[in-house]
Amino acid sequence: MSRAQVKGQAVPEALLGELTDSTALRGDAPALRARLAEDGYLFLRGVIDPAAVRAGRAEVLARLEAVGEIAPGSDGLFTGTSRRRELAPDLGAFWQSVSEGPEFRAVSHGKAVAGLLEAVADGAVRGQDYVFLRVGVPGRATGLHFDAPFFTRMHDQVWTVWLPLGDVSIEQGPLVVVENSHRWEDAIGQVRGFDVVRDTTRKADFGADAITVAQSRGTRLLTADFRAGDLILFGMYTLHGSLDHHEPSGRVRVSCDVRWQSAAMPLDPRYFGANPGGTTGAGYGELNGAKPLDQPWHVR
Ligand SMILES: O=C(O)CCC(=O)C(=O)O
Repeated sequence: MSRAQVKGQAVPEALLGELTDSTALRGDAPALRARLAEDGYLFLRGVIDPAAVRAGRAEVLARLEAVGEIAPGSDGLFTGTSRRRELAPDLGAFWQSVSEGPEFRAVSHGKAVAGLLEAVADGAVRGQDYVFLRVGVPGRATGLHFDAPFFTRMHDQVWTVWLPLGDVSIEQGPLVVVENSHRWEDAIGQVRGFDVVRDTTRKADFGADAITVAQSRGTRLLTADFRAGDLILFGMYTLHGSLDHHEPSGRVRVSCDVRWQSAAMPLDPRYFGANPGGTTGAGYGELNGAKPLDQPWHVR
């Protein structure tokens, strides 16, 4: 039985592959850039101190314990209920405060991640202030999409960094990359210049589920058992999403995704500053993370 699941279906073993581990290239900036161009992503283990990651995780979970979503002292067991609306009626403000916790930010924007991005960008970098912190209960998943429609309004020299806050096994629905999708000029041509806010006639979601896409394109879905401290980085034209979280323990999957760019390139004001509006301008309230844990996610 495959450990990976998409929309309730087991991913056939032939469609599943391991992300290439580029940890050994960490001190070699040209080699990292070459690997990123070749594979469309960089997966590195142990970039961040696992103790710092655990502290960031604990900070986030403590906030959710306080609104009755996580069982106290359980390290992430969903209670099945939520008092978030009652105790923190401004859901956007609540989520912004969770997303700006100092222990969490020390992980998401700390020296370890910034140093890696400097190697990739070959110079000084900026990480977006607006972050996508995600706490997923079993049953949650993110559909396949490219990130370009969200983050390339100013330019497309932008990288996404996805990292787990704690271990995220394949059963808990980690990030999945569609192998070689960064070379699909037909699909990339569709999203080049597509702005999900300005063109409301289209959706950023790729439309088909990951198993169907891998089968029809003759490719594989690449993932890993992520551990605290690992990360994956990819560009705006790499198709990705998540596997289903179908682990029976009920432990939540905690992760964040943050975009980075060269400090010399123009900044998209939606994502930078003290009170960033985010993709649509609605602030943190528009994120899946801002929803009480007993509510379903929107597609992305
Ligand atoms: O964590 C997820 O479920 C999806 C993350 C994602 O789509 C991203 O990092 O761009």
